[in-house]
Amino acid sequence: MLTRETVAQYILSRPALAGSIDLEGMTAEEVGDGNLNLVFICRDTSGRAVILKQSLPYVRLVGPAWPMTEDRAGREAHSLSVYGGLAPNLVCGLLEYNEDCHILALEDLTDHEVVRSRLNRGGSHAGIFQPMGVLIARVLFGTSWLSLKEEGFRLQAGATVNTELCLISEELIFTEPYFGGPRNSVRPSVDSVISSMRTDETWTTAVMRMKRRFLSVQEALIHGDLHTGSMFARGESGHEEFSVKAFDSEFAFYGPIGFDMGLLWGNILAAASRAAALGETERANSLVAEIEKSWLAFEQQLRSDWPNRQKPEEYSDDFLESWLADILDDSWGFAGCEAARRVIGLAKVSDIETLGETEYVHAVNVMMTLGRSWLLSRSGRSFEDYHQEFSQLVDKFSA
Ligand code: SR1
Ligand code: MG
Repeated sequence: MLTRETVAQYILSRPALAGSIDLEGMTAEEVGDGNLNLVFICRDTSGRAVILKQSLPYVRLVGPAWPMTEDRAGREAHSLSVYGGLAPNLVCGLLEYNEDCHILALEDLTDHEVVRSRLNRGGSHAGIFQPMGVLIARVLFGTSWLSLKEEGFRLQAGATVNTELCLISEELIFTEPYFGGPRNSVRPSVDSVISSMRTDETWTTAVMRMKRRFLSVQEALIHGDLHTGSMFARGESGHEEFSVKAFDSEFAFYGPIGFDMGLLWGNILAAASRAAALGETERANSLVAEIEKSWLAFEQQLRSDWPNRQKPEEYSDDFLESWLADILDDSWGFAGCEAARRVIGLAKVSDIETLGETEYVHAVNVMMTLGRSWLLSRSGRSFEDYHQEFSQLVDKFSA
């Protein structure tokens, strides 16, 4: 296992990293704040940095009591390199992967900030989510049969099976919040919201329908965990230094593309619910409006790649329209599941958890009410409808 004391020796032993950092006077800091891995920032006296990320044989959040494949680092390395080829500026660069030690060396993005932290402190969200829409579209086009043809697609899907990480999502997103388990928890003040959900069979049945989609739809090499904690941003939209990049793709597998969009939207809702609970209504509405913007960026990118697809004689423009409708439907469904699990399940979000008691109750009510509604009432609604529903709900819980 890497430690602060051993990282210099490790870098020295890796020819691919030679010259990327000066080991004389280098400092190393462990900064992993995710749920799974160790992350070291190694910085030399001139300010250059190398990021090392190592998967452990267990889930960091829980410890050795929850063993986990270290191969997940290989899944991340593979998906990062695929994404890097499809959308080079929209993902964290991979310098090298050491499969013997499960260590990735990653691009230095220490001048970026994790988007969840940026939003929690009230930083700007303008333009932050459109790049993720573009990335999702590039991944859909580039890793599906639209580019790879059917045989290539199936081979890739087979080679990237990610059973253990998918099981985490199956349990933490689709099962435990609704059917109970020791890893769930909420503050006592919202106990009644949760117990009424558990007896709501319409709700739990709809969740199981999304779990079926998660288990059975293979469309593209999706990121699998594309929330605001898996995104970095730097600078302000419209300025030269503005940059948004996804990282942390160890959950990647061939799944429904709407899962990536849905996780993003569920976490935009968390940020918006936080803002609303803090009385920042305008900011909350403007955050929710980012959902449509991310979708439009996705749609525009997919439409622009569409003429370059394989077998255009088979995949007509009408086919694209119906596929887009299915993806949109999936996206809202997965977003609804993500909203609820981020309140109840093991992997909570700081957007909600760092709120004071009154604000927490407010935000949880918004998340849970919309989590249910987004999941259950998807048919024939416009983005404007969803937005209005959010605004009305915020007004109701503020009254
Ligand atoms: C035990 S891992 C829990 C969560 O962290 C990851 O970021 C995923 O969101 C997962 O559900
Ligand atoms: Mg993660």
